[in-house]
This record gives sequence, C-alpha cells and structure tokens, in this order.
Amino acid sequence: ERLQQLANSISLPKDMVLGAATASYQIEGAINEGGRGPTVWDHFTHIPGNIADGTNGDIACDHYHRLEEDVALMKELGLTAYRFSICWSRILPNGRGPINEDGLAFYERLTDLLLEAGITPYATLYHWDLPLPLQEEGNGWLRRNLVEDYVHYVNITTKRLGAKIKHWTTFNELFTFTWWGYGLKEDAPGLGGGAKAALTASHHALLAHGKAVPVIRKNVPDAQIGIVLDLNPVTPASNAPADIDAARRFEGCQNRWYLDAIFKGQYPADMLETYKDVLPAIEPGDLDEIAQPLDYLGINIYRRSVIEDGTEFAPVNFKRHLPEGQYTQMGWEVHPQCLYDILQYVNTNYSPKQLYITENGAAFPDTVEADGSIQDWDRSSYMLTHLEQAARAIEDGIPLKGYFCWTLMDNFEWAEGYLPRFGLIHVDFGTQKRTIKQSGKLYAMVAGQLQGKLQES
Ligand code: GBH
Repeated sequence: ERLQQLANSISLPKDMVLGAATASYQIEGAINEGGRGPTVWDHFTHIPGNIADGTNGDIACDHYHRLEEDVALMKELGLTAYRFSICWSRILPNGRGPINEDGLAFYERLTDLLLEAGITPYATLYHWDLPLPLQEEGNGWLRRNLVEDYVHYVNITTKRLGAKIKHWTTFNELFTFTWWGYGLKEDAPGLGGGAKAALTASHHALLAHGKAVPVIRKNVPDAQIGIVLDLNPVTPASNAPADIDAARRFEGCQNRWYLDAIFKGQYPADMLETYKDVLPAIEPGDLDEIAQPLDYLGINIYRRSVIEDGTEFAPVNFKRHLPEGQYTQMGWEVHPQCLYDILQYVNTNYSPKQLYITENGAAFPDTVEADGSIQDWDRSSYMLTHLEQAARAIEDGIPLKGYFCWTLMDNFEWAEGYLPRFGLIHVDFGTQKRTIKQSGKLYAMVAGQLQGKLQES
C-alpha cells in the first residue's frame, strides 16, 4: 500500500515511455557462442588488475541463453520499452568481412519477443564492445578509417533489423569510452594516451555517428535516430576564479564538446583554446558531417559535478569536489535535481526535437529478507525522486518522451565488476536466479498507473 501511494504520487503523462536499459557486454555472456568474435572488453577484463573484483563478462547474466525469461520479467515490470545494445562482434566476428547470420538472428529473436510482449525495442549500435581485431589495427578509434568499418556494420545491421526496430542510437556515451578508455587506462582498451588520444578517438567516433545517420535513414525510412551522451550539470565548488574556470573546462570537456559538435557543427571556441596543444586532426567538412539532424537526444544522468581546480584529465585540470550528502556504491552523490537541471540546460541551449533519459539509476547493496524478498529502499527512493524531476521537466514544457532506468537487472559494471548492483531485478550470479526487487515492484506500479490512464482515455 505504501508503495502504491508512492507510485501514485508520480504524475507523468500517459504516453510517457517507461523502460529499462542494458548493454550487450554487461549482460549477454556466451562470448564464444553463436559465432561471436572477441571484443576489446573480453581482452581488457582478462588482464589481471583491470577489474576491481577480478571478474569479467564471460557469463555475466547469461542473458544470451535466457531471452524468454528476461523478456517475461520485463513484461512483469510493465515496461513499454527496452533499451539494449548490439554487439558488433556478433554481427561481424572480425569487425568486417564475413557476416554472422547467427548474430543477426539472436537480436531478431530478442526483438520478436519484445514486440510480442508489447515492448518497443530501442537499439544502441555501440556500447563500447569494439571488435578486438579492429582495436589491434591502428589502435581502434585512433584510426580515422575505423569510421568506414563502423558505417559498414551499421548498414548491415539496420538493413536486416530495421523492419522491426525503429528506434536507433548510434553511440552510447562518447565521453566515457574515449576519455576513460583511450585517455586513461580505466576502461577498455586501456590505452592511457592522455587528452590527445581521447580527443582523437572522440573526433572519429563523432564522425562515425554523423556518417551513420543517413545510412540508417536510407535503410529505415521511418526510423527515430539519436545519440546518447552522458551529461552532468556542472557547478564550481567555490567563487574562486580558479574553480570557476575549472568548472568551465570540465563542462566543456564532458558536455559542450559533444553537444556543440552535434547540434551546432562546431567545437566550442574556448575549448579549442584549452585543447590547443592536444587537438586531433580535423579535416574540412568533418563538423558539417557530424552535425546531422537527429530525432532525439538521449541523456544518461546519474549525478551533478561540483568542480574545483586540479590536475585530472590534463589540460582540463579539474578535481571533483564531494559535498556532504548521500552517496551510492559508485561514490556518486545523490542529487535528484541534476535530472531536471540537465534537461533544462540542454533544451535551452540546443533545443533537440525530443529528449529521453536513456539511463538513470543507482548502485546500492540489496538486503535479502528471510522470505527471499529484496528490500532496496535507497534505490526506490532514488528512482522516485528522479522521476519527480522528470515529471517537473515535462510540466515545464521540455519535450521529454521517455525514461529508461539503469538497469533492468544487476550486471557486470565494467571496471567495478559485479560489486555495484544497479538492477530493478536482483541476480544471484551463482545460480542466475532473478528476483524482482522492491524498486522493480514500485516501477511496475508507476507503469501500471500510466497504463490505467491510457485505458481511461
Ligand atoms: C553508464 O556509464 C554506462 O552507459 C553503463 O554501461 C553503466 O553501467 C552505467 O553508466 C553505470 O555506471 O566516474 O570516477 O566513478 C557510466 C559512466 C564513467 C562510470 C566512468 C565509471 C569511471 C569512474 N562511467 N566511470 S568514476
């Protein structure tokens, strides 16, 4: 009853898309099955020291073998949409060359199950699992011609699956995989090449995005096409000029570099200055090609960033300030207003046609009760307070069409392994038993309330 009251307190429009998100490497497992080729994440996780708990995604949630069960659970959660990613190496095991029919068939089967369950598929074409052979050739995204390989993969995939999948996302979080994977060594491929490498990889990935959009349009004339960025509202930690300028640089690095390129066809002037010694090769016409008209922008939002002057990501040179407050297992501050603030900021400065929150959620430990139920009040409260901010944004006229919770079920959290749990569904990784958490039941009630409104109208 208490849950039902809480669910009723959220007032969203009846046509709001409520979904959950996942990514191929984090859930599928079966890395050597169905003709799949190796990816950079298979390689990276098997190097000792790279993953906090020494684990990998070899099995993960074994989702590859559990499509029916997992789609049934989505239906139980009342989801109207599901955001998943396609593993390039399942489609083209060598990155290019022979097409693997089993890989295409796997995603088609998932799509059929979703459609039968009344769940709209939202497919992401790249959530960081680059085919390993393409990494070994010229360091992956540092090689400009990887753009052509990506476009080829997108062409094959959307041609085949476009009859059933209408929502396409070119990339998930350019900032994360380029800065943490190419700039630093935290994520695959663990290159550690600093700002120059991060910006080179970013430029090529942006170009790949821009060149892929018209290809998807041609293959899927009625497609909704977008990109997903991880954005943060940024505030300086103090009024000191050094902190204010560090906040500007950090904000330029994470947000404006990508937003300006995609929506304005130019890199921000102040950041071109900040980056002047580490700029990638930019050819004439690149920015025009990057700035393709899009149907939506997806935002992954977990927290705000309070920034002071420092030494991280040189020459961005920032340090993260951690205000007093509640923190998740990831060490991320809980600050629900961040969701409203980022939507407001993006809508005001870039006016995308439609917006989605493509990821929002929290890692907290689960308490398993004697009766087997899973109490996760911290996650439930995170979800409700953030959904309230989504409702507020819609009331203010921001074209927010949907919200996807990160994540459907506990899964492989990259460099943190299986330690943080983000799921609406608890996974026992020993037995692969799934249990819907309290937060999942709450989400189902919010979804049920929308369903009710729809039926009344
Ligand atoms: C998203 O990225 C991903 O899309 C998703 O796959 C992931 O599971 C989810 O969020 C939850 O993490 O920033 O100091 O904590 C998250 C962005 C940025 C998280 C890099 C880890 C490194 C350490 N990631 N970050 S820190």
